[in-house]
This record gives sequence, structure tokens and C-alpha cells, in this order.
Amino acid sequence: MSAVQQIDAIIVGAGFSGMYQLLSLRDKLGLSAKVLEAGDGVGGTWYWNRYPGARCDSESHSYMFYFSKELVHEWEWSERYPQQPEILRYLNYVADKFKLRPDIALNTRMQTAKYDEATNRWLVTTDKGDQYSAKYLITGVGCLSSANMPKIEGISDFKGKSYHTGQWPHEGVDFTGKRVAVIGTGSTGIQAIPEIAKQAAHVTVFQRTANYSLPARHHPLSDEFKQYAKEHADDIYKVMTTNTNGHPFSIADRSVFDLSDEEREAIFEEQWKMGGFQFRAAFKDILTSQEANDKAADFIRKKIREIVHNPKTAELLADIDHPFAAKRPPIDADYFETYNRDNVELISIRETPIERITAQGIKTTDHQYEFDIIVFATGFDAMTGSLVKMDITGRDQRTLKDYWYAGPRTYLGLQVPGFPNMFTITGPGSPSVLCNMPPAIEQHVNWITDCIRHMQQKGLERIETTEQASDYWQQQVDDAANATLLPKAKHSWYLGANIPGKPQVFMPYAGGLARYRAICDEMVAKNYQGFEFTH
Ligand code: N01
Repeated sequence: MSAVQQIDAIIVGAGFSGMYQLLSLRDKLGLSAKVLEAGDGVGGTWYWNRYPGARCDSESHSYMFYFSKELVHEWEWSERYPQQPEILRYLNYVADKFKLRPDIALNTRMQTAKYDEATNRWLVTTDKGDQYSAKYLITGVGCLSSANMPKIEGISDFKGKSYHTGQWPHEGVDFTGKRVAVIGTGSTGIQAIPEIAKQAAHVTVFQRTANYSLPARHHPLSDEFKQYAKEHADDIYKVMTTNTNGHPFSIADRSVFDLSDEEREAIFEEQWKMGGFQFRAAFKDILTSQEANDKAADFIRKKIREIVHNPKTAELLADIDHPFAAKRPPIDADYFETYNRDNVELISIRETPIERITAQGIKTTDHQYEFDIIVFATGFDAMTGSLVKMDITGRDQRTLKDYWYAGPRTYLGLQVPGFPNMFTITGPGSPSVLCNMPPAIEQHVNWITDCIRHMQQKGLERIETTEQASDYWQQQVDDAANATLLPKAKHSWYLGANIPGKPQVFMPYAGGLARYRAICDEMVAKNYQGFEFTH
């Protein structure tokens, strides 16, 4: 163990969140800060998720920082939806431009963080043997960073290669001539399957829950659009930060039932051709009225049946058990079309469940399949997984893991009672994953930075939210979710339902980014209502 280093803030994670938080504390407030990052590069999600087809589902001109006009003008995206390597290049560019690297410790995992009441400091240890004493502990660990490897019997018996998409090898995987299994048909599986199918000898997709997906309609950005995005950056940012989802478009102010069947169908058709999440935003009631949602869902089911030639496969893909967009809808490049290839087959593990993994492949209740490679596109222990995996102990020996035993408890997704001077960027209880992430992250980092500035100016040493504030906020989170169809997706990771044994609590705040921002600002205006300061 090395000597304890005194520092103002320890930040965990060098993705969008951690890097902007470092820059803000260091350059705006003049504080000392260190980012601890387990990977050997910056980028967070985009460092780890390198599977074939990995891209963002937010349009590139909105999937970026807006805090620096210079950065907005310098950086140029090449495609409508950015691919993983391009986003990783962007985040590396940010790290270099703002000279962040000297304050980022790579290949360094935070091992423990313990709050010491007597000194009002966090003692942080790392797997490298470093020790820090920090006034603030700020987590920027991402909402989807703890890979979910399913507990299937025999998983270690498999003699071929297996990969989780969220921990993809940096050297890539050569699928040429291979017999490949893909388990999982969420956003990741839906992106990866068409790309793997182009290379592999044969792909067998194991689907547990059928999923809606919208065409992405990828295309390179024209010079005119690039110019437009730069010239109108302020207007674009205003739209992103004053609407529900942080995207550069707003939800239309019309009901599905304002129009005749023909008019509505024409709009769905137009959105389908245009591609992307705008489909969901075409009507205001798609996520609040089951009847309205049924119209959108029926349209997509019709499209699946039109695209997929094999009627049995089409039925398996269209047999979707939840409302459209109650799970985050994937956007794809020829996902449904891929099932028309001779080398792709779909197995419903609802009909014939996986019994075990064997040395040669996968055994379902009616067949033994042989594979060279198994790809687990099985998602993440979302929102809380990475936080509770870290050994964080707050006041009175309270561990985060125990305190969140029955589900996360936060105030505004920013602080947890019993964990003074700890902030969680895009923590559970904030809009986070229901939004385009960068504007949600910028808002959180700005709020935390302003709060710390306030503490410095007023000579305040400690901030902690209360149990009462967290109870109040949990009710707001529940009410916001229950005003939508989101809780109706029973297998969703929003609810923690994808992880066996995880308490089922709807975790993100579904009231929208604009409303959430207003609430955060209002609490500040009311002298930081819900937080207690100590001199
Ligand atoms: O994970 P998921 P993901 N046996 O949890 C199945 C973001 N993202 O990595 O639905 C068999 O959605 C599981 O089945 P079921 C985006 O926010 C964004 O795909 O639980 N199957 C499901 O089919 C997204 O929502 C982008 O029944 C098992 C799949 O695995 C989030 O990340 C791209 C299983 C997991 O789907 C997560 O997406 C990629 C088991 N034991 C991801 N366990 C873009 O920006 C799980 N499954 C475009």
C-alpha cells in the first residue's frame, strides 16, 4: 500500500460522465480530482462494447458534449448514427483537447470507499494499492456497465469460444466459417446479429422475448447537414434540453386518435421510412395510452410479417408480449431482413427452453445444437449493478449494497441518504437511460459542480440527503412510471427484472428530462430542499 494521497475528489469511471466531471471540478472550480478507470483507455460504454454493429441510437449531432462551443465546431461526425469506433475516437479527442489524461488513472479499479465521519472524508483504495483521502466521491460508472452473464447450467463446459457483447475482445472475433449461437435479442443482439450473419457459416438466434425494432436508416451525413448542425448548435441544444427525452426532436402534440386510420398509417409509414426514434415521437400518447400504443405496435408487427418470408419465423418475431417502447426500442440495420438469409435460424426458447450448455453447444428441450462460438447478448445488471458491486460504505457502517437491498433509494438520482458528499452521476431515480445520455450527463455534472461551488462559497463541509427526501423522490419516480406504459414490460431491465433475484423497482425517472431539470433547479432555489449541509 502506498501513502494516502489527499485529494478533493475521486471520480469513478472515465466515460462521458467522469471526464466532464473531472474537467468541471478541475477547470471551473480549481479542485484536485482523480478519475479511477478500470479499462486501459477512456470511453466507458464505448470502450467495452466493441461487438460487431455496435452503434449509438441517438443521432450523432446530439450524442456529444455541448458545454464547449469550440468542441462542437471542431468535431465532425460522419454518419447519422455514430459507430462505436467513432464515438471512442471522439471521447479520446475530448480527453486530449482538455488535457484530462494526467488526472485519469487507467487500469485502476476502485476497490473500497469508506466514509470517515470524524474527518468527513472518503478513504478510497484501488486494486493497484493506491489510497486516497477525498472530500467528495463521485460515481460516473454508467447505467449499463455491469455485464449480465446468465446462469445457465454447464456454461463452463463449452469447448468453443464464448463472448459477452459488453466485454468484447479488442482484437475482434473472426466469425468466418463458424457456427455461431447468439443468445439475446435486445438492442445489442439486434445490432450484432445482421453483422455476424454476414460472416459466419451459420447463426442460430435464441430468442426469449420477441422485440420491436425500428429501422435506423443509417447514412453518411451530407456536408449541408454538418454545416447546419454547427450553425444551429444553440437551437439544437435548446430542443434537446427542453424536451422529454434529450433528443434533437420533440414529441408531436397530437394523439393517435386525432387522425383517421389512413392518415395515421401514412404518418407511421413516413416515420418508418425516415427511421430512428422519431417513430415513437410521432404521437404524444404512444407511451401513455394502451389503445394508442396498440396502433403503433400493430403497425410494426405488420412490417415484421411483410419483411420476414418464413411465416413461422415471422410469427415468433412478431409475438411481442409488451407495449411498444415499454422496453427501450432497438433501432436496426436489416435485423428482420436477416432472417431471410439461408444461414440464419431463430429458436424460441419460450417454446423450447435451453436446458444446459454442453461441451459442443446448447441443449434445448428438443434438440442438441453444435457451435464453435456462443455470443451472449444478454444485457446488463442495469443502473445499480456497477454501483453495488463496488464496496462503498457510508455513515454508520452503512453499505450501499445492503442499503439498496430492496431496490435503489436516492434523492433525484443524485445522492443517497447515509452517504455524505457522495454524488451519483445519472444514478437510479434520474431520467438517464430514458434519455439521450449526454445532455442528461451534462445536466447532472453541472448540478453537482454548482452544488460544490455553493459549498465552497458558503464554507460548507458536508452535504447529505435525507431519508424523508428519498422517500418523497421514490414516490415521484413510481408515480411518473405509473403514468406511462413502461412498467407493463415485465422482463425489462428498467425494472431489474432481467436479473434473477434482483428487487423489481422501476429505476429511472420517467417524468422527462425537462421536468426533471426544473425540479432539480427548484430544489436549489429552495435552498437545496431535501439536502442537509454541515459547516
Ligand atoms: O440488453 P437487454 P442489451 N436466457 O437486456 C436476453 C442500450 N444499448 O445489451 O427480454 C436467454 O435489452 C433477454 O431476454 P428477455 C439500450 O439502452 C443501446 O441488448 O429478458 N436470454 C434479451 O433478449 C438497451 O436497452 C444501444 O426475455 C436471456 C437480451 O438477452 C440496453 O443497452 C445498443 C437471458 C438482453 O437484452 C441493453 O441492451 C446496445 C437468459 N438467461 C445497447 N438473459 C444503442 O445505442 C437475458 N436474455 C443502439
